[in-house]
Amino acid sequence: MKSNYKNCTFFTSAANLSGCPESIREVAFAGRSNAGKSSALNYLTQQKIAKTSKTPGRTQLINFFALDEGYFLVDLPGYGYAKVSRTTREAWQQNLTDYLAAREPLIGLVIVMDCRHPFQPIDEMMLDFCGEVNLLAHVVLTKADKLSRSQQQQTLIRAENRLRRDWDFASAQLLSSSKKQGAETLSRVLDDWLYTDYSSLDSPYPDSPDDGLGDEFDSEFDSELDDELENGLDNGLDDDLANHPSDTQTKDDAC
Ligand SMILES: Nc1nc2c(ncn2[C@@H]2O[C@H](COP(=O)(O)OP(=O)(O)OP(=O)(O)O)[C@@H](O)[C@H]2O)c(=O)[nH]1
Ligand SMILES: [Mg+2]
Repeated sequence: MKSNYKNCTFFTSAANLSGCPESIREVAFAGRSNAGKSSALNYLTQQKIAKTSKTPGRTQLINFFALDEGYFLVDLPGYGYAKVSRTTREAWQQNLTDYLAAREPLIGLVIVMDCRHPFQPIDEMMLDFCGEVNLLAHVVLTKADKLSRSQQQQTLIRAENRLRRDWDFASAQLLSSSKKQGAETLSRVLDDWLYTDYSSLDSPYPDSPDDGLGDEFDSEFDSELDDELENGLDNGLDDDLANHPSDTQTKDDAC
């Protein structure tokens, strides 16, 4: 089945896991602050449904966008934004961790990375996390328009090699929201994830091996992710504060 992403509509915002709506299946856009998550969603849906901003930290709630009945795309707050008060940051990162670790209908993460600074430690941690909890993962290298054609190709090849080596369950693509490049590939991946019947499989990965490390490791891993989200944040890469045609604040109740 294919979704018509143009018909996607804003559904609700949740401050934390308990505020999330009932859902059959959902895919979340995760990534460092300012990486281009909300812009990618707007480009994919050809609408200005998610708030974007040149100021990192624009998206502060878990925002649900409805596709077909019970199917959602989710725009997450960025990780890596340290320029809010410590209390706000901790609460916000805790809500994000809870969502990622415990949200049942969540089937996969689109991990959005600025193509000029891919695979930051927190991105790597996210990929590890996906492998650990059997979440599907697709890396979207955004702002491709900032690179020449040959740099784009090099960046994609490097990313694919990196994934093959360390996270072989994950795929990658380039995307530019401003130059409208990459939405078709992204929609194919999402269609595949959202509408494949996984009911006969234990895991979305047909042959994903059990790491044999057991539950104790899982909870250690969750708390490591917590720490990373809380502390290993702003490394000064938020240098792309250039305005972009899709910078808007269209949906007052979503952020
Ligand atoms: N040149 C270019 N700029 C982009 C692209 N995508 C996003 N941007 C710009 O990058 C900035 C951040 O974009 P957002 O989509 O708000 O980023 P975000 O990841 O949702 O950020 P948070 O909500 O803070 O986590 C904005 O100034 C966008 O205009 C792109 O493909 N090309
Ligand atoms: Mg955002």
